[in-house]
Amino acid sequence: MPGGTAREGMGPELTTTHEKQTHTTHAGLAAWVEQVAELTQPRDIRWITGSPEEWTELTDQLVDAGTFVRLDESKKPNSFYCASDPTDVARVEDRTFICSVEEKDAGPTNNWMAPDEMKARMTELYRGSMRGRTMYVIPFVMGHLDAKAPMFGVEITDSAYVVVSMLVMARCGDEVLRKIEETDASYVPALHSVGAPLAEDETDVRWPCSDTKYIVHFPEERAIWSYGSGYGGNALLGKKCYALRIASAVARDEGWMAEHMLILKLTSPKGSVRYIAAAFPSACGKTNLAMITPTIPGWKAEMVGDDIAWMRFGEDGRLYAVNPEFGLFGVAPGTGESTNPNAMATIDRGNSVFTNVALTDDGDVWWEGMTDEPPAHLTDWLGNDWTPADGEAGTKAAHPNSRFCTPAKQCPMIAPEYDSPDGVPIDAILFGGRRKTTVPLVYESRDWTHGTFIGATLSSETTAAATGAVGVVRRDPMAMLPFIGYHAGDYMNHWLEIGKSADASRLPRIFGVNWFRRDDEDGSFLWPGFGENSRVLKWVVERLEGDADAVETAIGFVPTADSLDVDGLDLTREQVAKAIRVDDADWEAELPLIQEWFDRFGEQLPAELWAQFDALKARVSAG
Ligand code: GTP
Ligand code: SPV
Ligand code: MN
Repeated sequence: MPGGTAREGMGPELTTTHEKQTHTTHAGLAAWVEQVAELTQPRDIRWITGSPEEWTELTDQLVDAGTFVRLDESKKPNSFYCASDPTDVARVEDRTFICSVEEKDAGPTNNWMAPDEMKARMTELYRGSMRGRTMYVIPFVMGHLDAKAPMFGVEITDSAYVVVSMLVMARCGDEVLRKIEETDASYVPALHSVGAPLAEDETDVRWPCSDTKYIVHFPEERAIWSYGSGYGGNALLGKKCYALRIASAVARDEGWMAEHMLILKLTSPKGSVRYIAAAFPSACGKTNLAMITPTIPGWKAEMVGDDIAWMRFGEDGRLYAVNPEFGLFGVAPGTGESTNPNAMATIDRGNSVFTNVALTDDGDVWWEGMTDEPPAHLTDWLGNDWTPADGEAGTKAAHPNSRFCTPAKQCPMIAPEYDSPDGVPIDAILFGGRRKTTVPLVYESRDWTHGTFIGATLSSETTAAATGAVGVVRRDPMAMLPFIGYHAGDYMNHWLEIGKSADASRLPRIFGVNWFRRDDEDGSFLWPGFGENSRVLKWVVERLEGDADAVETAIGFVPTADSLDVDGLDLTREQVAKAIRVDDADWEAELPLIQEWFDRFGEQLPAELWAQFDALKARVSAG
């Protein structure tokens, strides 16, 4: 993989000089750091080592600056509350660009600008943008340091908040840098500035950022430039920018997959182990399913990953998934003892950063859905006094996209396989979204190509994870719409190619799910969700093992009335039937929306997917 690493022309003398100045023997890296410093003019440069002392120093400094509030040690040890600027709370999809050399390679779903033009524009933004600030250099690896081909990156940032968050979210520091040096490895250069230079004597604001934002990817060069935002997905560049957008382009070239998926290990009462991956759009339930506490007896769940899966074929022809991340950056609202006790236990162990949640008077955090009753008084995410009366009047104490940033290893049900650089063999893939209507609780595809069609036409109501309207149904192919680093039509084709390159019997089986269907009479959720989703997982596993019945419908196989285990569930037969129902008239109404979506891709929409569309249409009208 090419990166900013050219060593050519660098004599040993120059390397020695660089070593003194920048703490690396890697000439390409030293040169890039110097070049960025020259452009951005920071006050000083600091290389991130990953030591505990460094964490303490940086978090103390963030507390002194007013960016962090240290939480009570007895409640959340070594943890911090942080409120962002109210304008910088989510991913900015309209400011996110895929700057491929050719516009056609970015496709119809990405913003594009010519790389030279974008670089010229951003170079002017970066000029002097770190004045008065420290420039941090963070060597990191996505995935395992001892992977066959470790996926290195180096983020340069002028935000200590970003450094602390990256230390949680990725494997960072000296050990990584040494390996980059020893193997003269290439790495993805990832440049980030909040875009808020400080004049001499100017006091800093709590959350520096800029009204001008650019989140930019150069897929051929494997480089990332980000400017103006401090929010997770815009600023922690190892996560969405590298592990999805850049990695998806690498994966296409190299025959593997970078996906927005959780990875779950399930053990049945019989002791059989299955690994399930699931792609749901942002804020649609990945972290919750990854940490599920099954409500049905005898089933055990363990988390391998909660947001990103990198999948490659193993020597046995099966698809193996690894979680490239080191932490969890989870949606706070809705997370509580009754919905996700494993997440609560994870954050209770401390070492976490909470952004845009509410602060309690006794130095803890709170958000909607943590407990049934809110505390009598809070400081809300905007810094205002908040009481339950404000809640009743509709003012949220926590921003809907407030997040906890916490080490994955603190999760009490993390699978030992999390530490395996080779990953786990995936048995089933679930595609799901938020749909009030139409899409049943669970259905199974006919084969990989049909499953690819289900993924390619996945739809969901938009959430607060990105700026813009919430609750609008949009197509979100494989839950990757905001994260595909190239042409989305080519991405769908890559899925089909993966299927063709494999022995069909070894491929994961593909299912669709929807936890969010509503009762059209009273608008309530038809399915209780959370731990009860284990019943759906059980049906999926039993389908894999040939033990569960299904009926064929226009869209695939759905559970028979008796094959879904609803034992002990407080639902009437009628409610269950409503949740799993496939209504041909609903799907007839869906067809023009799918057609409109596919039409956007013109010639680049794989013919197999049009064939799937025609087959669905024929089945719906025959129904
Ligand atoms: P990203 O981190 O943005 O990629 O999101 P995610 O897919 O990991 O979503 P997450 O699990 O954090 O869930 C987002 C929201 O959906 C939270 O408010 C959850 O409480 C809610 N949620 C998750 N699972 C269910 C479910 O089964 N039923 C219902 N009704 N809500 C759910
Ligand atoms: C998402 O939006 O899908 C997230 C949060 O997982 S962020 O990392 O900010 O993109
Ligand atoms: Mn995500």
